[in-house]
Amino acid sequence: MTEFERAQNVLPGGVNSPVRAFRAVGRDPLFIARGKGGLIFDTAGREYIDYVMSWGPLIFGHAKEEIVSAVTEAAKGGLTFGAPTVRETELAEEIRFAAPYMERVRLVNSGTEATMSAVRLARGYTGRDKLIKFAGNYHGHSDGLLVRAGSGCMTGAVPDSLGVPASYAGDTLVAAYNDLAGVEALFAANAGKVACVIVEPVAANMGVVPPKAGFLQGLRALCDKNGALLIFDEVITGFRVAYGGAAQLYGVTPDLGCFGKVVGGGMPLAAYGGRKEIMELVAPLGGVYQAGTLSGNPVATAAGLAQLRLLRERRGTLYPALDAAGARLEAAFAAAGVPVGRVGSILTPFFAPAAPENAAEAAACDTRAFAVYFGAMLDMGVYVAPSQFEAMFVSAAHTEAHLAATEAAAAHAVASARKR
Ligand code: HOZ
Repeated sequence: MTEFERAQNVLPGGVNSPVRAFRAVGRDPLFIARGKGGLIFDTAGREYIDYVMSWGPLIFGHAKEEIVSAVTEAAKGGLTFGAPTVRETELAEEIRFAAPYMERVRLVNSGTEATMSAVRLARGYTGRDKLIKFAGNYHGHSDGLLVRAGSGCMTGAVPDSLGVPASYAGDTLVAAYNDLAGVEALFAANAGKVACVIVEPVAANMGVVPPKAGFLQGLRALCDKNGALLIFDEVITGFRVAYGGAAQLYGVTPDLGCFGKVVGGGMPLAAYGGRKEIMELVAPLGGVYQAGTLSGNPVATAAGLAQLRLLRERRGTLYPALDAAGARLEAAFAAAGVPVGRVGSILTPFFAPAAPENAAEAAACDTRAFAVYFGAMLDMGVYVAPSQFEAMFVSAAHTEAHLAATEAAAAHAVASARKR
């Protein structure tokens, strides 16, 4: 029995998160034994240059020494207390230093919790029920946000999950990404009822789709005009597309922000926060309830703090270097005739005539060509996400040799996809 067969006997689909299952690319998933720097090693002893990087958290690559030792030291002191620790305050201060609009921060365990809680807070603050989201944006798997969702939902063609009550989904209004007129029309048709607009400021769950010039500024203006809150889901983009996330990169300040992935340094940790007067509605100060036994966990905060401190120290050189590495891979795909969506170190080669601007255009990509490309990359020792609708994550641990090998593999894999 293979490892995957054994897993399927006890785990639905053999995995604990659908995007890992490789179903869209017609292969069995790798079982990972360990990772170091830019590489992962599977249980058969094969080595791969890794651009999944746990779907984003590992901006310094696998098993970064400073982070591993911070985690080890923290673990020796106790795994969880369910009581305040100083590291929670320090981590929140690090987040606020990078994203000053995060005047007050609440730590949670996952991006799903962060976005779910931010939406609840927006509803509590405004006294309104409806929200506007964008087709192809993915904000985790809470009920009201699993509507026209990206990531695994788009890959598996289940954008609207079973089990979501119609009454929940009915309060979720969906616009096309990069379409301000569509958002304006939803506000007009639901006057006085919209609590918030939640958006991935760089869409990265339908492949990487950057915001068009003026899109985020336009959302800010529409929210202000209509008395709604603007929520940036910076789970992927936070500390990634710039030290201060997409808010810094595009110069747009949301009312609330959601962070995950990089802020946890590879451990289960996320955060939401924003303006003090809004956050003071969160319990115990206010009536919006949200809680968690493991929230602000001492081992997770140690990992996040170690990573964010390294980012603060190195931000002057690190982000330009990541951008240059991303640009280099973009150029390799472009030279092979494949358009790319990219912002800094996140990118997606699209098997389409042009890089998409919204979910409908992304969905029209040639996913069978992508599957051939994926298999060829894997066979040449390069591990990318097993879906057209995800991002490649370049890390600081990807070396010159890794990038050169990836450029060569990309040219060959694209050619194979074309030949099929
Ligand atoms: N949200 C990530 C995909 N874009 C990975 C988490 C998952 O769905 O497993």
